[in-house]
Amino acid sequence: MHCIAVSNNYLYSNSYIKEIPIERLMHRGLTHRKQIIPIAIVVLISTMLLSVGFAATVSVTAQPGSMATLQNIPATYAVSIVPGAAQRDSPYHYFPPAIAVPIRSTVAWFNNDFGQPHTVTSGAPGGSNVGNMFNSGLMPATANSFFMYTFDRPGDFAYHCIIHPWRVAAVSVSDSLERGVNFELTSGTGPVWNFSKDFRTLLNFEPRTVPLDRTTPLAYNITIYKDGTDPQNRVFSETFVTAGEQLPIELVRGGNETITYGPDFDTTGAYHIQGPIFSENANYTIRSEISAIDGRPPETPITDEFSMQTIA
Ligand SMILES: [Cu+2]
Repeated sequence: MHCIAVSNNYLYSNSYIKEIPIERLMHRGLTHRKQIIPIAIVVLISTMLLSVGFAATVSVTAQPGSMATLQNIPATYAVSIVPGAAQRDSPYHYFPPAIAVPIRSTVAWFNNDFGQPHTVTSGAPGGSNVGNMFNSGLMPATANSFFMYTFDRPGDFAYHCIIHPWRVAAVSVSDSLERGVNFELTSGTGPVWNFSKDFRTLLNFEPRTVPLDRTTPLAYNITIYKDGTDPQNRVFSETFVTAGEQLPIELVRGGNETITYGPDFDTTGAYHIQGPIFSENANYTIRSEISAIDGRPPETPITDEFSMQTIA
């Protein structure tokens, strides 16, 4: 236990924090820098992925919320039980401490606090319904210790750690669905993202006209416009490649620069776009396009635009 504390002190040392914003640090379990992926690199890697068909681990990011080896698990989103979580002065126990996800999202919690068992237990501490919805039991503090739960109904769900009950976190689940011609968009907040309630929201783009076989590489172009769709209103554009999967992307407020990181697992799970582009009281247009299927452009454009309003 003492060793763990020493190790945490190192991880939380000022120099480390200065280099890596704590928000970015936590989500990845403190092991690796989340990587900013310039478009050129994404295109390059997309090309590599498309040409090798995912034969190798070409992921440019580290694993999510886990200090263990990269892996794919059938989950959408990773939450980390951070190193030092057992300590009362730890800035977080779970990170992110509050998320907003679409219904049917599967959240995976990783115990990255090596040497310390923790739990992921539904309900508020001392409540009558503790553990009724989900309960991980003791999560051993060993590599790749994780617990998964799929949220199949909307609502705001608190959970906590039985061993450290002073830390409560929450998952907000929305059944919002918008149906475009080519995509269905589900999200954690619906078309209005209220910053006073949610710091982040997970969007999920599911193609309606392209079958998902979990193998064929699909390149998604995601472009975000703010307060208008003229070229000068474009605030974000990037390509994401999945292995025949839908595309979950989380929008996160904050930071001085817009960064992209993910996916949460080796080649699957949520990507994240974080930045100052998400400002108070704005109207966003999010364009999703499948620009390549197995490396080839589709015969007809596969694209939809969705609106999102942010309010403070
Ligand atoms: Cu705990």
